[in-house]
Amino acid sequence: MSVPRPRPGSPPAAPEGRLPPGQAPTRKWPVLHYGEVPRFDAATWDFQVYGEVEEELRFGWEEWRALPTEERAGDIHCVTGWSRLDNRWRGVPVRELLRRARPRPGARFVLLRAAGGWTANLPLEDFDRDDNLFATHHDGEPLPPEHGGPVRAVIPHLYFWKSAKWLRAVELLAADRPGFWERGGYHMRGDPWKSERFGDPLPDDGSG
Ligand SMILES: Nc1nc2c(c(=O)[nH]1)N[C@H]1C(S)=C(S)[C@@H](COP(=O)(O)O)O[C@H]1N2
Ligand SMILES: [Mo]
Repeated sequence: MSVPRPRPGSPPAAPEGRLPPGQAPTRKWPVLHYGEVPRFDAATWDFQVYGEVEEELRFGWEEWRALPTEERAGDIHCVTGWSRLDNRWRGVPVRELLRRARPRPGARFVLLRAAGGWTANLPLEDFDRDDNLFATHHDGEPLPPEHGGPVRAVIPHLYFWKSAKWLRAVELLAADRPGFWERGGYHMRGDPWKSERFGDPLPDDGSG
């Protein structure tokens, strides 16, 4: 009797319950983004937390590197249908900076702002989770520039487009504001377990 073996090159088997609907596992790590990979310059790089907070924060690169980091394991689910399981991330916990910034009672949403103007929005309750990191390392290596280095968001329970690469600022908001892909019709929340790929059409606010 022989046990069927996966053919070489066939996709990895995913453990029961690990794949959201419509997702297929991959061992590779595709690179996906709009526009150019921004150039990192430690002398001019900064990271800001502002908006509906009691304490606005700003870090230069050396200050950022002095922040405490932690490790988290998590899966990547891309809205285009691939999932990459068992990633090991290291970075500054999102909650560490939220604790320092102290969101005002009216803060309900966040807009993640990347170098070059790219943005992604999500509810504050999805952002304020123990699993979420401002990641600088993946599987023990510094994040390569094409994957968002030096710092990217990692929000593992939402589709990966919410995990902004080249993150430079977090703006806390009282009212939700669509980011780059969300303006293009993608979902305002993006829960892979609910297949929240596309959202309702946005009202035309006349701003184009
Ligand atoms: N700044 C920025 N972050 C981004 C994007 C982007 O275009 N710009 N694309 C998002 C999308 S759609 C995906 S699927 C993931 C891809 O991350 P990866 O290239 O590391 O796999 O990054 C997300 N973060
Ligand atoms: Mo994506």
